[in-house]
Amino acid sequence: MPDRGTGPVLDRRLLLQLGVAAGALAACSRDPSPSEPSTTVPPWEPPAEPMVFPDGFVWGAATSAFQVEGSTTADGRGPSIWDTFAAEPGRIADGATGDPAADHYRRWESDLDLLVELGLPAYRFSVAWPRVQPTGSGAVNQRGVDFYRRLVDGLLARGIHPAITLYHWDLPQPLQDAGGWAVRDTADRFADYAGIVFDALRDVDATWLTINEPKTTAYVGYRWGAHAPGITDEDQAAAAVHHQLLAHGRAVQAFRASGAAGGIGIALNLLPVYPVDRAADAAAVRVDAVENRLFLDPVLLGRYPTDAIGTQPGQLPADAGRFEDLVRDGDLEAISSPLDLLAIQYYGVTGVDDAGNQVPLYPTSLATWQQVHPEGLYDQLMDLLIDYPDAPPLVITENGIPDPTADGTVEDAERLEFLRAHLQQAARAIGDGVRLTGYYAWSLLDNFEWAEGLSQRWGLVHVDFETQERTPKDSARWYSTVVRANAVAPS
Ligand code: IFM
Repeated sequence: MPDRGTGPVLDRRLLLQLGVAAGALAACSRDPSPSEPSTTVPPWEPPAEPMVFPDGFVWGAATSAFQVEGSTTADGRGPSIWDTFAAEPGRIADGATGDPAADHYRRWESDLDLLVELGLPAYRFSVAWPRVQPTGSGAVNQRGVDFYRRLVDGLLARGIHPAITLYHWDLPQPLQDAGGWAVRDTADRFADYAGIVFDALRDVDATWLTINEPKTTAYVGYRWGAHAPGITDEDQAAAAVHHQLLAHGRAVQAFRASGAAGGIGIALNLLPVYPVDRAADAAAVRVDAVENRLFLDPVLLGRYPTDAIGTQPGQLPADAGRFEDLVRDGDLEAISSPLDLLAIQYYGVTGVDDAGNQVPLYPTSLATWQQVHPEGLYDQLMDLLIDYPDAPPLVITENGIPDPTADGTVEDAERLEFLRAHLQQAARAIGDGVRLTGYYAWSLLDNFEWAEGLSQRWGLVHVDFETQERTPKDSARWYSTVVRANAVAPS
């Protein structure tokens, strides 16, 4: 068990139940003790010397297909739910669509050269399902497969490790027409698709990720309707949780059966939850279940938490009985298939009030959902170590911040300091026993930021969307020095 200072080691649930309120947490580093829950200790300070990462630590940057590729009708690609959604008036803040985005489908070679220029040893990208299977089932579109083969070969030729996400939200539209993630069949279709990609790239020693952020798809896509497919139905959201996790499990089974090289995991966006006061403790436990344990427990422990779904403050207000009925014999065994890594995506934290509402405790970025709190990353990593001691090694597959304005800049001091502070917390957690083996900044390029269109720029590299010219920002140059040194300096 890690040493958290003088107090006993507690897991998040117990912490929350003990009523360690956010006021204390916000003001001090988390070293709670049941007898002295409000003890304040000074905020953690980085050491004066650079914090060195372990040998072999994997450094990279990430993108996803729909956000960067463009060319949405090229070479036999079928329509995805995001093509449909973006075409609907009012869905995307600035009216942008996925074409041309960052035109990566045509500029991939020079983008890989950019990775070399920045000295990044790894690149995370996603495969667009509608390029590989234009209708989501049946016939394979070889031209789509060939694109990813060229991309992977291009990476390998440059000595760059591929981290390949199979699903980053671009569901083939015909599968949505048949019910999308709210229906079980989509999980089977995904397993078939995954098998096609494993077979095509079976020789590649890649890091494979099954599903990117199933939580975002379920809640933002099916509960709040702000993402594709634009549904507002809690029961469908709950069903989308289970069917995506089942799809993940089936894909892991297909991966093992294929004999493909490399390792496999799932990319979960996790959210440390802090009650704003003692009255909010119980609601915060439930929000933790909805945000984190509803995904971590089935994947790592083979069971769903009992407190995530229901009508109490903070719960996902779906029908718990209907959800249970979706879970068939063998599902949880598949979902908890052993993994080679757990990919986590960290953007910030949330406060919770007694009504279960998520409320601000920390400053937000231009993305108003993002409460920036680097120490939350340390808390999250330590919580995983404590709550899931048998979890596989961790990789941070996304972490980043948008530029403060839609115009963008190459002088991105905020991003540089954000990355520095988070890398320090990552190094701190490694020092305290967390098995963290890699880090991918989000994102390599400014790109199509979903419902925000091109108005939120998350890239290390500025993209002029008129000319498609790429210009590394200050943070990209700084990140290069971190990667080359395998260490993060205090300032
Ligand atoms: O751009 C997204 C990404 O696609 C998934 N994780 C969060 C990022 C920032 O919103």
